[in-house]
Parts: sequence; C-alpha cells; structure tokens
Amino acid sequence: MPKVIRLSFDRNLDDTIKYNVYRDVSPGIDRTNEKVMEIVQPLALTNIEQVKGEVLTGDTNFLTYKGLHRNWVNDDENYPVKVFINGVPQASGFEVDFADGRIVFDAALAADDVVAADYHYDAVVALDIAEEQPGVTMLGAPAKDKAAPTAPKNLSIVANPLTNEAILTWQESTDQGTKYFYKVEAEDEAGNYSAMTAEVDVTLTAGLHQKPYIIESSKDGESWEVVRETDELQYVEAAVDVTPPETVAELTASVTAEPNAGFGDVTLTWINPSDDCGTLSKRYRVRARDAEGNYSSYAAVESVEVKSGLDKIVIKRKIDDGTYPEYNDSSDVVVEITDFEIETYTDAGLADGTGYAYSVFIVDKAGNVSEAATVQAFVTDVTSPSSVTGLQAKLI
Ligand SMILES: [Ca+2]
Ligand SMILES: [Ca+2]
Repeated sequence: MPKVIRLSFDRNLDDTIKYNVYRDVSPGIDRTNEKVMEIVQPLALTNIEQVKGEVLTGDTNFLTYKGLHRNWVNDDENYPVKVFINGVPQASGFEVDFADGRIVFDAALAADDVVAADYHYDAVVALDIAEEQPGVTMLGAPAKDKAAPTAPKNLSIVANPLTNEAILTWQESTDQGTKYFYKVEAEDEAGNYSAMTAEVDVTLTAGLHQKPYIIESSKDGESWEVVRETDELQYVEAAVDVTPPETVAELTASVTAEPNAGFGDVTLTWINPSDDCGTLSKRYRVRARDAEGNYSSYAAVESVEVKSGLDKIVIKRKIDDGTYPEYNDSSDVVVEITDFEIETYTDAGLADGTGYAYSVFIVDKAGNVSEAATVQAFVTDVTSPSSVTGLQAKLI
C-alpha cells in the first residue's frame, strides 16, 4: 500500500466555515504559498461507530478495516477504539494497530465470532491524495514522492569458471522521499482568516517498487536492453564461455611397421595450447526505482572474462578418403586424454597397406571444441606374400 500524507487537526469550534491548507517543499510557509486544499467544517464527528465485524475463520486473530484506518488518529487516551465481540465490550485482549488499520487480538477468535468497533474522533482529517474525500476540495496536485532511490551500491561482476557464469551482485538501494511542509488557517463566512497553525512537515517516501532493480545489458556499451526486473540482489549470466580452445600445434605422424606381422603403429605428436580461450560477459548497468516510478542513477560494471578451462584432447581416426574426421561424425575415437602434459600418442595395431586420416581436437570444460588439427599416415604394405604351395620337382 503506497504511503499517503494524512493531515489532522482539532476542529475550530468558532464560526469557521472552512480550512485552507498550504503546502510547500520549503519551510517558512505563508499565504503566498500554494493553497492546495480546502476543507469544509465537518458537520459531525469522524465516526465509525458500530462497524460490523467480519465473520472470522480459522486462526484469524485480527480484524482489518480497509481504508478506514487512514482516518484513525493514534490517540488511545482521547479517542480510544472500543471493541465488541458478539456484542460484549472488551476491556483488554486486543491492540489497535493504527498504522495498518487492524485490531489484533491476543488469542485467535472463534470461527463465527462477530467483531464490532466504535471509534470517533472530533477533528478534521484529510488526506493529501487525488481520490475524492467528502468535504475536501483539492486545489493543487496531491503530494507525491519525487525523490529517486539511491543507486544500487557496490555493483560488481565476477566470473565463475566452474559454472561458466558471470555473476552480478549489488547492495540494496534505499528510497528517498520528498519533504512537505504544511500550515492551515481557518476562514469564516465573512472571509476573515485565523492566524496560521505552526508549521508541520512530513517526508513522503513511496518505498521501493516491488521489483525495484532493473538490469540492463549491452555488448558494446552503447545499445542497452533490459534483461531482468527483480527484487533480488543478484543476476547470473549463464553459458558465457562460448570460445573454443586453440588448435594443437605442430601435429605430426610417424609410422612404424612390423615386417610380416601385418600391421603398423602410428605415433602422433603435437603441442597443446597452454590455456583455454575465454569469452567476455556482457556489460551491465543496474538502477533502482521506487513505487512512484522515480529512477535512481545507474550503477555500471564492465564485462568480465569467463574461461571454463581445458578439459580434454580427443583424437579421431578414419580410413583416408581425402577427408578428415569431424568431432561429431561417426569415425573412431582413438583416445581421450585429460592430462595436458601429454603431447604424444601411439595408435598401435593398424592394418597395413592402408592410409589413415587423423584429427586432434581440444575441448574446454564448457564443451566448446577447437578446430581440428589434421594429419595423414600411411601404413605401408609390410605383409609378405603367403608361401608358395604345391611345389614339386621331378624328372620327366
Ligand atoms: Ca522515492
Ligand atoms: Ca573456452
């Protein structure tokens, strides 16, 4: 419920016909200031006698008077709220919550209890709001919170390589209000004015919006888009690292064959990249708004690099057909190596007389795959022909 300013003062029982209310954002109000409101002399007390209670259910232990409480004055001594349960006056066992307009009972009431209240206040009460009130004429715009909240504090962004996230955090904003000063005078039918009252002031603070923080992101720092409106103090950019590692360098293949054994070995050597390549998060700016729609200035941060880290070396092989294995094709995975100290591997026991095509990939922990490093190897025919059979020698 947005806050509103309530003015209340004792009735002037002289020949007053109306009250003139002056308001300004600076102190020292006199008749040259804007007259924002006229209130006719109320004809009767502000009276909510015999308000009929609700039928309460379950463990409900309070009764709310919707809207009415804004006219209540927190003066238990002179203007007590009398409470009846099922017609029986209650001397104790309840408290009046003037701020929220509730009568709160110490113990839960029975489901079918009917509560009534009797309250009167012999005074003038008016709210500085736009909505219509009996006897009140608004001459100026109603008081409004025009002050923005403070900007989010300590906005920072950190990379979490384990989760591949950039995490934006900040600290709570505080709403600020606009201070209004008031004075009231009484006026009679002949147009005579009383002296003005002493000046009072109150700061109208709307409070933060339900989702006070508006997060905007940008790739270039020039074009911004809203990515989230939230009441949390954190925003997570997920799946930041989309940059694959560099390809391995200096990939070579050497072949050794075992004569008559019918197969050969291919030994690959290469140089691993020293580190993964990261990706920059977006840039961010965050501002806060209050319930009235006033916006704070921005808090801003630059991007942060998220680098998930090297995960594995993947070697794939196919029979040479003029192309090389691709990471996601159906060719054989020869080996996956997670130790980046290793820069050689022997693919043993290959059928001879065959050309092989190899691709070596580096994968990061976010699953990004490098370009292939490729090499061919030909295992020459080292198989001797089979023995001659049927050899005979005879004299003819
Ligand atoms: Ca404000
Ligand atoms: Ca990467």
